[in-house]
Amino acid sequence: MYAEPLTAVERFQFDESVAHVFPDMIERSVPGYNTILHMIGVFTQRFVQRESRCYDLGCSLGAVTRSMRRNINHGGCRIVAVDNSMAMLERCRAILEKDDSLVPVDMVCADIQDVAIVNASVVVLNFTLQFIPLCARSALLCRIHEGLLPGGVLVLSEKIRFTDSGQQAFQTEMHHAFKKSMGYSELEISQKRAALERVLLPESLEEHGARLSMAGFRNHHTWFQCFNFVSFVARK
Ligand code: GEK
Repeated sequence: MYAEPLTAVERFQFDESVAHVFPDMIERSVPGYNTILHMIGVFTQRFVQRESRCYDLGCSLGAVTRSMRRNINHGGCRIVAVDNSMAMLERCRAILEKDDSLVPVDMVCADIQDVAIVNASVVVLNFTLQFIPLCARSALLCRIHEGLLPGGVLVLSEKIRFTDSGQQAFQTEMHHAFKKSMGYSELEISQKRAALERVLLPESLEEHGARLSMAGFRNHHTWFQCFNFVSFVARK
């Protein structure tokens, strides 16, 4: 999408052109993406509760949903997969139709800020909170905490920023080196970065930690980090 020079780089949107290249784009942009998906399955197997719901918030093409689906061994569970991009959801539906799991999936085209979270054992925000306005993030995490059953978990994966400028520069440089190693050119990297500016708003480890505590989670752990990409698990 960003291989040719653009006269004006437009604000990044999850439209049909992004949905079309999405699996390739995320795998080549997020170090450890496939490991994180695999471990979301491991978290699901460990924390899913009988007759509960699992939420995939910002589901894109349903990679998290598929990982959760393969790991739900209790009866009476369903997955709620939410995205506000119709282009993503249409492709997601086609992919899930080919999946032979019997766990039902409710696909919802909505803003995750408007979706009720109820009777939840596992909630996943895999690289989605970073697209929510900063001022709305606490309210969303409080609602997720409220909707979780005792013992339930939130898996939160995010691109982060570092407060130390030396570390910020080093981790950013290494992320770019990773993208180059995955075949992206300097031009693609810089045009995508320009498109994401003011759309993807990263926060620090400390800001995420403080928000998880404030939302009421009894503990949280950073279980994955590669350069400026992390994943937390927070328990109710
Ligand atoms: C994966 N989890 O493959 N409401 C609903 N959806 C939203 C909102 C919102 N307010 N804002 C953004 N999205 C996926 C990857 S991608 C991450 C998630 C990335 C959706 C948006 O349409 C997109 O599908 C997804 O969140 C973010 O594990 O592209 O960096």
